[in-house]
Amino acid sequence: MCPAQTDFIDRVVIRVKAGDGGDGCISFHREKFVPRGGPDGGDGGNGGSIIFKVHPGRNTLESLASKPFYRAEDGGHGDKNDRHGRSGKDILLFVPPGTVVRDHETQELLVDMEDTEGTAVVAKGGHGGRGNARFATASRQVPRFAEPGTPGEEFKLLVELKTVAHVGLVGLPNAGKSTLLAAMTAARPRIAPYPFTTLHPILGTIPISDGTGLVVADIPGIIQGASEGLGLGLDFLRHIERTRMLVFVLELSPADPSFPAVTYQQLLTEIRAYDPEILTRPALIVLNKLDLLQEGDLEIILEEFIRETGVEQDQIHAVSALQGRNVPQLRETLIRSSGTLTQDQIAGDEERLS
Ligand SMILES: Nc1nc2c(ncn2[C@@H]2O[C@H](COP(=O)(O)OP(=O)(O)OP(=O)(O)O)[C@@H](O)[C@H]2O)c(=O)[nH]1
Ligand SMILES: [Mg+2]
Repeated sequence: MCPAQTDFIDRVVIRVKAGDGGDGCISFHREKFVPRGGPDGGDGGNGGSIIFKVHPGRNTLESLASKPFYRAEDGGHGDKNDRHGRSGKDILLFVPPGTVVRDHETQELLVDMEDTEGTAVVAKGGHGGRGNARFATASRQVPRFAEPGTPGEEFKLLVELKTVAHVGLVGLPNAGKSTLLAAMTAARPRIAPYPFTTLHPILGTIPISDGTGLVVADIPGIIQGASEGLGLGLDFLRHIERTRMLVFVLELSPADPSFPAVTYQQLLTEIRAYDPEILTRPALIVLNKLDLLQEGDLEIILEEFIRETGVEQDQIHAVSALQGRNVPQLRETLIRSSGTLTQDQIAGDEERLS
């Protein structure tokens, strides 16, 4: 197995503890010949926080998983002569786009990094307590107390990654999703003639003329029962939650004209059981392995597919990912359907892809 596959981590449980605030100090000014100095106890410093920051270059939670416990520095205690305690240092942890943070016990959503403009405090440092100098008043000139610092927040966190891509390729194992990604983009996923070759999402980019690109995610194969945790289960269904558009990759079988319609219904059932909202997004159908068919087979299969599923003909693309047949047209349709482009850009891309 190649190392890239074993190192991919998209779910990790860690403990985080922000620094405690330092205590305020109780002290009275002492100086020769000054008989009754006033209170001069300084404030405690604030504890350091634990902060997540999105790093666009990251696509796994691997670095976060390298330690089970993160502890930010405590604030220093206040001191005599009105000296403030120093602030504890924050810990900054880089996470991939699409990171979602939950409380491990309650599963409550704490932070969705998509809503945070890239930075979120996941555990806030405690406040430093005020020193006794701050409590002196005209009627209370000798305050013999100070505030203690407050504790930093502590959580056991479940951190999950939901791949962020424009297009998600979904299909049964062995349908040719990875082959299609390799045909459409510069990504080089592992391809093999057996199921479950892809164990985690692989991203590729279809370049667009304005310098941006359409990010395509090759998702591990969905099997019947995936929504109840069979096969790779929910682990990868999570990765289609954030794709704007789905491409169902269905295998053409010369021996069984109903195969694409049957597999399509299976995929719909699993996704619907996981989250029906996903099925409201734009979708295309790719019938793959066109090269295996004989003359005239495709017409019969298409007719059956449309009759059984009610999908419109213009949403269906028959391709051979292996040979690259009809792949440029598919790329063009994906760029056009992504809906983020102007007509001029589409025209430019059509020229370049043809
Ligand atoms: N004849 C033919 N074979 C194909 C085509 N596309 C893919 N294959 C073969 O189908 C097998 C599976 O391809 P993959 O791309 O690994 O399939 P996958 O859908 O990514 O499979 P998992 O990662 O296991 O879910 C490989 O042997 C590919 O060479 C095609 O267009 N024509
Ligand atoms: Mg694959």
